[in-house]
Amino acid sequence: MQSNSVVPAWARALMGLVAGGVALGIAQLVAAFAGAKSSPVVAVGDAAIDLTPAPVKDFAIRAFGENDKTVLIAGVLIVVLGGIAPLIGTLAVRRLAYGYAGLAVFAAIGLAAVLTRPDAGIPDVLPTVVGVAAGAWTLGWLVRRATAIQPASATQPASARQPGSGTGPGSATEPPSATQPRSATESGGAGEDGNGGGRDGVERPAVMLAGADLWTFDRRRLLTGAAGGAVVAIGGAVLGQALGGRRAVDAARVRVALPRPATPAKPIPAGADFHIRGLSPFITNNRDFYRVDTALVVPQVDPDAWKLRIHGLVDRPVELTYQELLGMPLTEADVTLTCVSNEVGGEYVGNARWLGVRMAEVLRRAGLRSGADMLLSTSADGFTCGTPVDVIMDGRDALFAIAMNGEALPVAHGFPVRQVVPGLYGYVSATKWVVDIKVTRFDQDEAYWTPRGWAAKGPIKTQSRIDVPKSGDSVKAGRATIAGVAWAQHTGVDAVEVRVDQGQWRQARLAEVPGPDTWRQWSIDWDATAGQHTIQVRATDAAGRTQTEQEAPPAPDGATGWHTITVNVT
Ligand SMILES: Nc1nc2c(c(=O)[nH]1)N[C@H]1C(S)=C(S)[C@@H](COP(=O)(O)O)O[C@H]1N2
Ligand SMILES: [Mo]
Repeated sequence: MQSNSVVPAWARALMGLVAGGVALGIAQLVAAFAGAKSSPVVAVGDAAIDLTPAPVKDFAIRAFGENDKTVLIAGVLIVVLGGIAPLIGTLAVRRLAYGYAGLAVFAAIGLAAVLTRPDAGIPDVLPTVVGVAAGAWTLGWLVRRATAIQPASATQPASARQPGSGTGPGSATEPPSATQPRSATESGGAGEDGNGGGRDGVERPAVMLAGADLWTFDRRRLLTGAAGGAVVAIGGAVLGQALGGRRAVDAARVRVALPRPATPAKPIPAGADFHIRGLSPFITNNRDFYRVDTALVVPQVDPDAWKLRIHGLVDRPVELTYQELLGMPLTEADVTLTCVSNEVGGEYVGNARWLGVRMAEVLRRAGLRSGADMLLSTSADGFTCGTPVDVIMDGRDALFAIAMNGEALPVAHGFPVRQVVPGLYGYVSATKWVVDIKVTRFDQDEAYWTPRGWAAKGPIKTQSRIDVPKSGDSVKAGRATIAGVAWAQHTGVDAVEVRVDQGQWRQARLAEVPGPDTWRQWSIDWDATAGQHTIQVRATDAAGRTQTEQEAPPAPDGATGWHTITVNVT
């Protein structure tokens, strides 16, 4: 058989490439779903590392540094797809069984690599097996789709095909040696390749008498099939990578053993929570905690690879690993986080118990230079925050936090490390997935939100919110409870007043708090009379400043005004 003389080299390479790509893409996807420790690509890469002589390894680490893994994976892909795939394509066109045999060798290498990993188990075999099966199916499909063979004894010309003899994956079941010829005309329409375009305007396939058989090759059908295969290959790889990364980071997060704090939080007073139905609990569950960030896809940061770099206006740049951070004295603190974009009465506020290293401690290690007034922190996904240095250094519990409410930070809330600074809105202080701190000056650097119309500095404005009843609720006439939360982080709430229908302000009862950095529950009784009523609340901080009535939108530096609700008493 001389079919390779009809099917050009590039086409054979493409078939092998797409089949190999589908095999790897599907393997990656299955690896993510099956919870396999690694995909065959990574396993082959690891095996390659083991088999590489030490001097070459050292060279690679020096030459590629942190990117050595990436380079290695790219190398595996280039060798596999660039070298082996064209061979498989060529074999497959010669005889499909040869192509399958080629893929089997490919599978054997992958399985050998996977199974010789120290912690290999049965689930680790699945990605390679399923991936290679998908690759084999793709290979057969592409070969059948793009080529046809007709014994020289057949009387029909190649272009006179049987209608409906298989145009898609579902119907292509015959091997390429089937006597039913298929050709470009099946896919309909004239292509740009002009293969023997006839008088009737119908595209003709390339036809060649090869040995005793008549072979046809259809470039158009190959290209459309290959494009479909490429979508599957890339889609599988990207999705598998994303899911696999998530799994790996989730697993790493679960493994984190939280050290005990050197400085535990003050105990939460028994009277911190009124336990009123509908009132925000003193501590917000991680599950219920609001989330605000610019990340379309939550960054998956491997704690073992994580580093925090502190540089800029410092005497000694510092680099900390996660383990080093966990080894430093830890402080535990209850702090209420608030978003600058929270509307009056809004939901972007929550209170949690954080565990972390004091930022001031880390900065003292680095040695702040005079003139430095801003910490420009950067997250793994490139978000930046500008935090005033004096706030960090003034003794408050500004933390590089590793835990939230007794567990390692949830991934969406910044795992492995985020900042928490009592008294500052999140957009200027609470960098999640933080990886870099540049000590700098406000007149030299700008953080993410500043050129987007938000103030460079964002101290939290004193606010209060009515949680019960909710605006628009129907309330039964008689004794009712009005309750909510108020916050003035790092100053503390000293008073909350409530008024109904613009009447006299009345003092609400205040819950206890462990310190000035958390919100404070309040409640007040109300003799509700039938009709429509307006309820308003205002807080006064520990410095004696009462919330302004003046309404302002969130931009540029936080909303103001009194939370006002309307209820219907019946
Ligand atoms: N990396 C990163 N960190 C970020 C943000 C962000 O967009 N990216 N948003 C900030 C803002 S505006 C707020 S209010 C807090 C919210 O933290 P949370 O999602 O844990 O509640 O995170 C801050 N940290
Ligand atoms: Mo925010």
